[in-house]
Amino acid sequence: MSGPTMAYICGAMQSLFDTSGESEALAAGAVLLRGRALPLATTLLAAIEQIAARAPFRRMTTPGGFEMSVAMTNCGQAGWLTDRKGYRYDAVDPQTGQPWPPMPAAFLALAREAAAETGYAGFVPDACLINRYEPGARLSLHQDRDEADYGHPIVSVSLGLPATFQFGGLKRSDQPRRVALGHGDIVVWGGPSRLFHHGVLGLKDGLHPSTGRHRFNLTLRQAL
Ligand code: MD3
Ligand code: FE
Repeated sequence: MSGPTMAYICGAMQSLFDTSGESEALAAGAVLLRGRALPLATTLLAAIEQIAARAPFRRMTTPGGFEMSVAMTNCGQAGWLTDRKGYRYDAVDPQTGQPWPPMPAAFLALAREAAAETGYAGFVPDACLINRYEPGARLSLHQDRDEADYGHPIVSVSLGLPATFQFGGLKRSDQPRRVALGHGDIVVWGGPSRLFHHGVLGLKDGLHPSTGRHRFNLTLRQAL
């Protein structure tokens, strides 16, 4: 067996058994890379633990006075914050008075590769928001509008328990679509989808071998 026959079989094997390299368009400018972070999952989770040792997960307060059900921390030059004064990025963690822990090299590399692969060459995130969900935690429909330049995409990495993610359109009233995001899934949100409304439904209880009763989500951004 040689040449074309071998290539045909390898092609078939790839589509049947090897999902790395596959991508699915969710919306204009939004691409799902199913399982793409799996080879790095252990590294990413160890890094999250290190970051949380210096900048603990905390439930922040919205400007309207509600405590978020999702616990958050950050790494990188800038971290996303909310309190009674509003939403913003800041170089300093208000809880410790220290700069946010540096962005691990693995976060940067993964985000750059995912972005480059989906048409956003030269993406260099300077901020990573780390969300931690426990059963029942949710994120209501919102837009990400606190970054300086919406021309940059956002790379999101899901780890642990699966969640139902919802995304609509530019108008809050646009009927949202649902997509299940599981351990190792990456989504790159850019172009027209960058300002789409999105949220996460209440996390269903479960036990994940790598994260127990938690889901983690990294959002890597060029915020400044
Ligand atoms: C669609 N986080 O932190 S990541 C957030 O799973 C956030 O924790 C969710 O929304 C989570 O702001 C969803 C996926 C995501 C991130 C940014 C987007 C989807 C997006 C920006 C525009 C459109
Ligand atoms: Fe968001």
